[in-house]
Amino acid sequence: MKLLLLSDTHIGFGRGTERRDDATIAFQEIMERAREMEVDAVLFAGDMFNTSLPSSESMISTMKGISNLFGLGGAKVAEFINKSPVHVRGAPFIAIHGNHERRSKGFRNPVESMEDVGFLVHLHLNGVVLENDGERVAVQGMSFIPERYAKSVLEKWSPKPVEGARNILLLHQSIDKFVYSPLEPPTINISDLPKGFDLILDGHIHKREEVKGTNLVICGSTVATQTKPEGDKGFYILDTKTMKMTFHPIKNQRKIFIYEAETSSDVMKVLDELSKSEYKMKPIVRFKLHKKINEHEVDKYRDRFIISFSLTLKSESASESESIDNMSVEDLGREILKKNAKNIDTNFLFNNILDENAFDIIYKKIGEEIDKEN
Ligand SMILES: [Mn+2]
Repeated sequence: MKLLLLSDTHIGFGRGTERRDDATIAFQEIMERAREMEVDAVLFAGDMFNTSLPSSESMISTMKGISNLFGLGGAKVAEFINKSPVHVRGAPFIAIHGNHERRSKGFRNPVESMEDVGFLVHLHLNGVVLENDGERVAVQGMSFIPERYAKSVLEKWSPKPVEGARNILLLHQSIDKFVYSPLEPPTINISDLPKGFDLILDGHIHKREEVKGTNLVICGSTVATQTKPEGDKGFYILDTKTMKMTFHPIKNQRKIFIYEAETSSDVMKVLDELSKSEYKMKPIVRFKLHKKINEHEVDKYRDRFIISFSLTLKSESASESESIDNMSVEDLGREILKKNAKNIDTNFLFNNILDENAFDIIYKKIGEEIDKEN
């Protein structure tokens, strides 16, 4: 079988910004290529949507993307393992949900809603067996579990490979040493992963990685969401006969450049240099500064680049030597927090507040605290 593997499309990412359509454009491209390549099924490792209550635009563009599979013969779902059968149109789209889609008990999350309307098969502690031309591929999945419970839930579920089939496991977790957020340290180690699977496909971590000497592959996101470099975005095609995987980069993706700069003239120099090349999509240029510069100086470049700045202090002593007059609002806030909240990890907090996912990271954390209390 020819399977398309992907994760972390984060449909709805960048809402209200210049990048609002990036996630959708990437997803549409991938699903059109799925149709052209006549894949037998798509396996999705979580975080389809950027939030647990996506806009109707996000829901509709996702349905439109998945509908590319409806005309394809593809594999058939021959068996449902610990799951009530659902109707499947065309080539199956098999998905787990991620941390971004989690909702409280009693509510349907958006990936489950997509199953309710017949667009995909949602997995959580269960699976399906796909069949095509006598070949069988079992796909089992565990949707996102808060990290501190993940190891025990996985152990309790303890999925077993299906005999006479290729076996694939979908996860959406941090797996030591691949960590999404230091706020939620992993409990699962590579050695804890269930045995006997031909491939374990993990979402959650946005930088893709084929973990050497293991059957673990981290798919990576299809859109850049973090301030650190994440590498090329795309999807995998898996040939289940040979278990060979090939990575296919997305054509419609923005180039991302990350620089450290001291002065505004450093910044200009970089932008002048980058201006010499042509780009298919407006590139993202991120500057890490040690002190604040006048950001309006780069305004003339903003029609060519999506420019952002973040402040990284060189050392504590450097920040202390700055007078309050010279400090940015961010620096000042950092200093006040340091002084007043000794038991809060201010470095972590500020590293994440500068992250574009800040809201989601903090929101999820609060959600989990509430879940814990209930
Ligand atoms: Mn994600």
